[in-house]
Amino acid sequence: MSRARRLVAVSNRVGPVRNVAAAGGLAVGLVDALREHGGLWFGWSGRIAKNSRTVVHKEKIEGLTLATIDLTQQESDGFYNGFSNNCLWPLLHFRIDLTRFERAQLEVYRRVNRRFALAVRKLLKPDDLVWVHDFHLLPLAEELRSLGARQRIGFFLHTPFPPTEILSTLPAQEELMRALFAYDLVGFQTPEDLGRFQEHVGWVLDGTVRGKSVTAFGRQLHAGAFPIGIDTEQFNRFAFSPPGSQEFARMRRALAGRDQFIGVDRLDYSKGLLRRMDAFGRYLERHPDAHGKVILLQVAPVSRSDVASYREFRDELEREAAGINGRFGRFDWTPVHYLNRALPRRTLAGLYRASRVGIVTPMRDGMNLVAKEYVAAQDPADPGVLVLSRFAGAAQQMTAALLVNPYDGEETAEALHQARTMRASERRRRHQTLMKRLRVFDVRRWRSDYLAALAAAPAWRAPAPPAR
Ligand code: ADQ
Repeated sequence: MSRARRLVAVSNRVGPVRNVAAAGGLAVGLVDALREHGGLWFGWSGRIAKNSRTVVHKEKIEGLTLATIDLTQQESDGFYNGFSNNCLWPLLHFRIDLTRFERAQLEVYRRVNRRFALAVRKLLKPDDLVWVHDFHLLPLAEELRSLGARQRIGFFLHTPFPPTEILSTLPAQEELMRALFAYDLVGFQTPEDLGRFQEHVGWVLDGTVRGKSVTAFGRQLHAGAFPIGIDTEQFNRFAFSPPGSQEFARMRRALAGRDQFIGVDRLDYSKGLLRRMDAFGRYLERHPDAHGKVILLQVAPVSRSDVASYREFRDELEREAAGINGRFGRFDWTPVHYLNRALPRRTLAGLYRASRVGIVTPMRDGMNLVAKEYVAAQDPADPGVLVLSRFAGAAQQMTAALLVNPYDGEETAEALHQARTMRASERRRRHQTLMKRLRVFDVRRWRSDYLAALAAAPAWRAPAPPAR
């Protein structure tokens, strides 16, 4: 790919850029690429404006430019809390029971995408590569095209892509799929997600799939699977250098010989926290010998607290954790430690390292980076064991973890037992296998594979008119 081409990333929120190591996830993946390409990152500032007059705030930081706009309260409610988080997020995680479709919110969602497009269009140079992230911005390319943008525009979906039967329940399904075909490359986390997209194209959109080429609505694009990774070496360093190594030592002292199980998740119903508590309760019930000797540390910062389903879920989780402590706890032992806040990444690395078992049991997850971080933070000579849901995208690559069906509380409870009692030789063998893949498929590989595929995708041509 030509180095000279500038990269323009667009996502709902931007940054942080300065202390990117502290941010994790998408920021780590993008910032280096943006720096290499003298790039631009566009998104919502997170601020609420009094009116919808578009003012682009631009800031140059360490070799890249951040450009943001503010949204009005009504836009933030309809676009972010509404259509994105109350409709698309549950749908993409196969939860039609929680999916709330409101046409008025879809309209605001489209309007905000249009505002994004108007602002981005003015910032684009003819040869830019544009990389759009996630479900908040499905129609962005269509809006950009209608404003005359001819650049290569790629999309990456961080969530799963649902089965066609689920997607078809969305009244706006066809409208959003048509919009997706204004991109030149559509990237998914796993081959399974890609397969479900291809099936939907063939069965519902009357399109065709030939290798990586997918055609529908008179438009051809490329589609592929690009599993996102972490900065594996850096995360390992976090766990073994201060302050991570100091947090590790503090945690070990506090544990006083007890074994720690750790869960780290945004407080989100897709992450399987309720079932995890239930499985931990079952584990304690079946293994009285573990009483007083194990602790579950669950770190779960509040997210999307303006959405009702998230508030209800949080209350339920707190009741569940308190129930286990009430039932099994002793005056000198509290089985569940529950922290409702975000922690610095270096602290997290130390805590992962101090934990005998990592529990990552989402009911459905695009990838799940916590699974990868937990493994990267382990000591190769005495590693902990990862218990991982089959329904996380990460399970496709991390088959040397103990894979469980999170809907099966008994199986999960037994996996916790197996993980805690696993012999050191088997722990080392599994860890080695996992690390080998994490080193190869890290965040740099994800980014360079994606950008190479975007540069190679067929250039934009307006859709062919429908045959008569
Ligand atoms: P998320 O749903 O946010 O991301 P995940 O992949 O687990 O999920 O990433 C969470 C990130 O936040 C991790 O880097 C983790 O360390 C961090 N984090 C979580 N809890 C934290 C805490 N208490 N303190 C500090 N940091 C915390 C979406 C998709 C995923 C996909 C990612 C990346 O839903 O499936 O893996 O994007 O594509």
